[in-house]
Amino acid sequence: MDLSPIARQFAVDGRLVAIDPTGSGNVNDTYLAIFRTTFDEHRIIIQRISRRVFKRPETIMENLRKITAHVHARLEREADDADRIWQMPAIVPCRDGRDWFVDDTGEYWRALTLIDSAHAPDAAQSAEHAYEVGCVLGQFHRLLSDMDPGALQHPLPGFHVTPLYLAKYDEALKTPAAATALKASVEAQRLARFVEERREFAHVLQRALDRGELRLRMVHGDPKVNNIMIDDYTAKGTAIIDLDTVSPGLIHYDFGDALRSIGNPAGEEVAMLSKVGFDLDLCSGFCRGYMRFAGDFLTDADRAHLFDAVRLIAFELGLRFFEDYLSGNQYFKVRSPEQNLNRARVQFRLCEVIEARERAIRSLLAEC
Ligand code: GN1
Ligand code: MG
Repeated sequence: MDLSPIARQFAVDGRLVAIDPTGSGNVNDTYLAIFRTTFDEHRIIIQRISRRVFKRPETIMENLRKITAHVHARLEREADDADRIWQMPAIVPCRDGRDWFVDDTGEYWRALTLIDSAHAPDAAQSAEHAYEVGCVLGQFHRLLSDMDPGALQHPLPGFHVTPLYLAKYDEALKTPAAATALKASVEAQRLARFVEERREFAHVLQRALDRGELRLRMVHGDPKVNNIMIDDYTAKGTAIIDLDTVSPGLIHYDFGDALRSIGNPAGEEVAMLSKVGFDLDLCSGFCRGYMRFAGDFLTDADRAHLFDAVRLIAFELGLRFFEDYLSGNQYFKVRSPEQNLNRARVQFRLCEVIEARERAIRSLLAEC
């Protein structure tokens, strides 16, 4: 598909010289577009928003405006005391002033500023990197902590409510397609048993919320390691990107999601399960960074559920991949029909590794 007519919709000076795929997202399609004038060059990020996932893309763009305004205002107030420049992507409007446009085929497109001279590795590079990832997430939670949650529309109702994924999985299991897939694969049967053994556990955070031990705050929703940008010059965390899922939720899911992804340097797509691990030095680095910024507003009850959070989010993500596999790969983008099955294997193994290291992880969390 020729994407140049899409790129030209956005209000950027100069002539388009390239537009190429970038990033490794499982949902939206992301491109880097380069425009040049006689004197300079402009680079922006252009994204096609997945309508399979986001049924009402307008809502994420309206939310994004509000989040950017809130965080930006707070960063400005605090800039003099900060030890770095915190950055965030801003909307690049269309030539007609709108924040997004819909093409002839009904696809939604938007553009964002590029966080330049920074990168977001797909996996942990070092304990220092993990520390910076923790700092960025803690700072993000802190910056959003005074935002009125009622100001945002829920982009994906039920996102990160593990029992709802379990219910969706149970529905999928009833379909003939799932029965066939399960019958055909011993590995899929093993994963189904894995889920059965953790049915009760799936409710752990939701029940704590219902009992009033935990409360909803503004969360990112997808703070995995490759959504956190590290400054190329200072090696400090500088931005968190991919703000489409920001909404009221349990910060535990964010904490767990960032930690399960930074703690396993083998990443989400590894084929050999023996490579999946949970590294305690990386875990410790992340937690120290997170607590530096967010430690002040965590309650004892919040802290008591941090271990469950990291175990649960690995389980939840594995369950989401597995359910999608059994439903014929409707949600996550795949390059092969088995990709979601393998992603589920990896997350379930990670969950097992986390379970096996429970004592060590709990004592490490208690020290941070
Ligand atoms: C999806 O598209 P991406 O890679 O930013 C997913 C997350 C998962 C992640 C796993 C909206 O995020 O919830 O944790 O894949 N995003 C959505 O890699 O479902
Ligand atoms: Mg995302």
